[in-house]
Amino acid sequence: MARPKIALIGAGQIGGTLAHLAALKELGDIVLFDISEGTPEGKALDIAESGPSEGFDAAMSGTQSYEDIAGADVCIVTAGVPRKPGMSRDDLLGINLKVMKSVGEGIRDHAPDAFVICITNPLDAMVWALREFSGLPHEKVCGMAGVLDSARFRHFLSTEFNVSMRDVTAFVLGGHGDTMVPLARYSTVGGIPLPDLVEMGWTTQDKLDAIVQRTRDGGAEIVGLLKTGSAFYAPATSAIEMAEAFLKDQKRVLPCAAYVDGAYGLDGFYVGVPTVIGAGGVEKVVNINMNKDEQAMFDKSVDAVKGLVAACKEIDPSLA
Ligand code: A3D
Repeated sequence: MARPKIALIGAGQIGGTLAHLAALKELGDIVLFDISEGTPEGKALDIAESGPSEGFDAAMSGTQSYEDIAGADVCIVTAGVPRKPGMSRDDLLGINLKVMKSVGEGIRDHAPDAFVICITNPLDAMVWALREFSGLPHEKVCGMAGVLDSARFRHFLSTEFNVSMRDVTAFVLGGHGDTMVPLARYSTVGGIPLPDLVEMGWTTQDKLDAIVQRTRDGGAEIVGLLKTGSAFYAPATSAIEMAEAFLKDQKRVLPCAAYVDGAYGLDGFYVGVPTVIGAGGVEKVVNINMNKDEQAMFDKSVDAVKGLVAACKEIDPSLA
């Protein structure tokens, strides 16, 4: 049986890391696409040359031609520009919307059967625009944010409780931005919900609140430290988790920016929700119960996403 084909659209910091991880995990043959001549070819060759030591079997190539992504099973999109210190994700909207148009049309014409994972920011608006430009079925186009945001939450929690990250689960809903909603009630250490851990005296509400805020600011913290770009190791790892769930039909329950039509009182929006990812793409949107406060935070986050989608429609009237 032929190996799956993975097309990485954008061969920058995240794109290169995605290629390396996909090769190490032998998820398939990899094509790196980028408009910057030499970058995808150079990264593909460099990673291929790590193969003999690492012992993986994966073909690796770089290209500036969409024809080379033909028949891809998975496309992961990082094309565009990242944040610099002082910029919000939303500042990227105008530039990255144009990029989504060319990428969406490239995927539509050459890889219409792919499962597409968008990472380009501002995520919830860009994944919506990418779907519109590509015309692919909604369940085959989603955005990576929730896996990363909850991984950050889990990392901070495991440090606070001094326990293995494997025993910490975390739940983050809503848009990928300052309004994201880390849900303490659905996040656990060894199956014990966080509010119970406060009652048990294992941590305090103040410490928990600080961790929630640090999770919301997780991207900006890395941008502030790196100064020349944004996070890439953890974002790439998160997207690979989603791609693997699709390729191996794992039916993983993962939060992602999915098309929500009906659930959560929404009609036709991309926003961060828990989903089941398997061979069908986003096979299910899990509709959880929220209390009044959680619902209010979620609604605020959805409003922020709606504002960004409206801005996309103003910039490009073909989307209206
Ligand atoms: P970077 O290293 O700059 O890579 C972006 C690549 O896109 C560059 O190599 C560009 O040449 C390429 N590119 C630009 N325009 C096009 C085009 N039209 N077609 C093909 N390639 C193009 O950035 P990065 O890899 O650090 O980040 C990529 C994106 O991911 C940015 O928008 C970030 O803001 C975003 N990001 C999202 C998250 C989420 O959690 C959602 C996290 C971190 C970064």
